Amino acid sequence: MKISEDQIKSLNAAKITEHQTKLAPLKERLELRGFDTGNIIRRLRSFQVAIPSWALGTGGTRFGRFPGGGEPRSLEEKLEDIGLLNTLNQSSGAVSLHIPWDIPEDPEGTRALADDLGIKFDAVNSNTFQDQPGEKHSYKFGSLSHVNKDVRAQAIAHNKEVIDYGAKLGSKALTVWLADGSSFPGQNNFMKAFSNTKDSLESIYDHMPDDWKMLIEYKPYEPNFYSMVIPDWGTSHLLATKLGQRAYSLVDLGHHLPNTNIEQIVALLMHVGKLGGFHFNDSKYGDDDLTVGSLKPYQLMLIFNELVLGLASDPKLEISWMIDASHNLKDPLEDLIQSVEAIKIAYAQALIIDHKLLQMAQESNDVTLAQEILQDAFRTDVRPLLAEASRESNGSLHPLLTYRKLKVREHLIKERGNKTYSTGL
Ligand SMILES: [Mn+2]
Repeated sequence: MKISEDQIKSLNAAKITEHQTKLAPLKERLELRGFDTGNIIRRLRSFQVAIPSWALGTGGTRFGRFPGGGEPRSLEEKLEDIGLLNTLNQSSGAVSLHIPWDIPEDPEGTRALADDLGIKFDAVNSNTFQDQPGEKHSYKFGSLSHVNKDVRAQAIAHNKEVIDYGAKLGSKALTVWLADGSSFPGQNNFMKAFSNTKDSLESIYDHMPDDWKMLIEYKPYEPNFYSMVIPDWGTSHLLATKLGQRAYSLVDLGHHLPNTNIEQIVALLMHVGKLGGFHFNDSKYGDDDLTVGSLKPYQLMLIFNELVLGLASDPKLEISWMIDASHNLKDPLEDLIQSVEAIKIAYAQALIIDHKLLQMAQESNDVTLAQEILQDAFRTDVRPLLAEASRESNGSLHPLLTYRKLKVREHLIKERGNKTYSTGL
């Protein structure tokens, strides 16, 4: 299925008066306060977040999975779905591939299809947390940190293969998330596990083309419940520092213990030039992988506040943005539309924080004023700015409404059937 520009234009036309009625007073209010709304809209238009190839199908838990209909059956159909999403919101022009769930058997063909759909290849993801058919060694007791060097060698070779696939597609980064760790005290020697991991990552790092980055993800628990080899940003940063200039930390919002101050971590990693990637999701308890912004939109804005400050002080800062969520109940495409919108709302809110005034409040210890400034931005309905950014880029004023009006899922079910099964979680 393809959505045409004309279909979007005609649906936008029906809503344009309502849109302008909302946009005009917001622009006026912001401009009176000295904001350049044209610049905010331009920045929203240029913001692109990558969609992971495993997010187009219905996710599940270890208890079960309840697939929906019309799921993409191949990498090509996954790219088509991302194309549909990007046509609607003009902010999802990148894909993050997971190997081996989505191996590009025909890299040239895959690249041509992505070009045609206006999709770029962001970071590629390796997988040494599952055993694959035909592999000699098992990752049951770890991969890059394993006590047996043959298992480590297999995991290293896999990561190098992922880099080679990515290079053929135009990716420029490898994301490494390690499930390695231990579930019981005494199971692992912490120092040896760290040292093996560092050596393994060094070998992978050396295999990367010169213009590539390595993004090191961390997670405090799960699947291991006593210790993880890379449990926190400190360990990730330590490894990134030891590896070299092209190694960075990657922050996944769900990979923190409850109540961790993620915005502070983001600020510090940017301060030392080591923030390389970002995985968006939301959670109440742990790595819940819920829709971005569904539970903690204020935290998301506070994170974007730090990002906006970091980008202002280092315009060359390049961060790989990706949604990393699992859609167990919702239509995956609807969930992704909501996630991208939540990210852009937080970004737009951060762009209307009066940073000069905030700095004055901070320097005069005016705690009350500082809170007022942040919450004023958070309580501003910035959605008309998002709608305008999308419209100016030929996207939909209301991506979710348009998706439903055009009956996209019904069309996909007709094309692909009701009982399709997507590779992934
Ligand atoms: Mn992640």
